[in-house]
Amino acid sequence: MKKKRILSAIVAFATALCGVTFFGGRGMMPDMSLVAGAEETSSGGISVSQAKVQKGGSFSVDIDVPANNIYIDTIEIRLLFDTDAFEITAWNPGISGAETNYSNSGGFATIVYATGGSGISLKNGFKFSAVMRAKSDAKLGEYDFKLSRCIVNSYDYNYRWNSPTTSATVKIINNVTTVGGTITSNGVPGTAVVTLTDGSGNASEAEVVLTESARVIRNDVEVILYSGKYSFSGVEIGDTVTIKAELDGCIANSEKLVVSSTAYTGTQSGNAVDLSMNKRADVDGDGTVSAFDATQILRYLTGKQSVVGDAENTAYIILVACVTGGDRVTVADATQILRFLAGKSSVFGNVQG
Ligand SMILES: [Ca+2]
Repeated sequence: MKKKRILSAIVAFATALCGVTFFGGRGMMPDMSLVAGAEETSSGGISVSQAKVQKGGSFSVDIDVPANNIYIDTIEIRLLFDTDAFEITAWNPGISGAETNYSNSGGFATIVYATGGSGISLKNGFKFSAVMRAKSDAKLGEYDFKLSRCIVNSYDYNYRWNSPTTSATVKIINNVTTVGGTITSNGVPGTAVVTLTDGSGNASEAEVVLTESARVIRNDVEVILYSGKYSFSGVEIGDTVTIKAELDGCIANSEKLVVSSTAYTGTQSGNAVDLSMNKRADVDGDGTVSAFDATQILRYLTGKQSVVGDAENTAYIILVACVTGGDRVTVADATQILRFLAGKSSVFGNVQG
């Protein structure tokens, strides 16, 4: 009974204080940041400066306490990390007088600050940063940094900050290298778009201007080859990536590559993916669509020697041959080309280019 009476008295006193502070007859709206029990949970929190890091690489784990027009009395932060994978190289909480500590064997970093009532302004907020290094012998994979303790409040608890996030993830990846190659079109100038998609589905794009690089004779027809080089840096060694080239007027081509440690330099074959592109139906790559292309499709379908089956990249040339759509070449593809060349109605007339 005695305990309950004391509690009632405190509630009554606090109510009286609120009445005086907020509704003291000045006709002003109360400052909401000073309302008893106010909590900030909508901003700030724990984050990492980058989602991926190579072995031996550095990054920071940041804890942002958002700005507020108030004085706070207590800060207690405890950050946990995996000692098999990381070590702290700098921990700079940035508050003079604060008690800070970290341990690379214990896997923690802490800050404790208590003013005992005099308070410290939160008007600029605080950013506590731990500079971390991924160990050279760390296992590849994802790791969480955890905010296991996070207390930020004013002396009277009228203000408390609760971090909206309590963990942040970093992925330790293999070292990275450069992948590149040459894009060539058979008879079509322009700017190709090359896309590299990594094993996780993340895509990077590069534009390659194709300029005349050679003139060759194919089946008695001279074709101008247009080409240009591309390269992508920061590609993870060991990953399986897909390189895709697209160019207006040509059928897109793509190829997979298991990335080795040999960086592409523009001249050698290591980590190089060269892609060639043809106009639709131009199966022999002479830059024009002729009866020769149609007969090569028919020869391929009847099992005779054909540039379609002999092509270095038959799967791509079959795509080029599929003028009626899909990815399986049929007699209709050849006949639609021949109809088009004879001036008759043909689906090729609609899909050409
Ligand atoms: Ca041709």
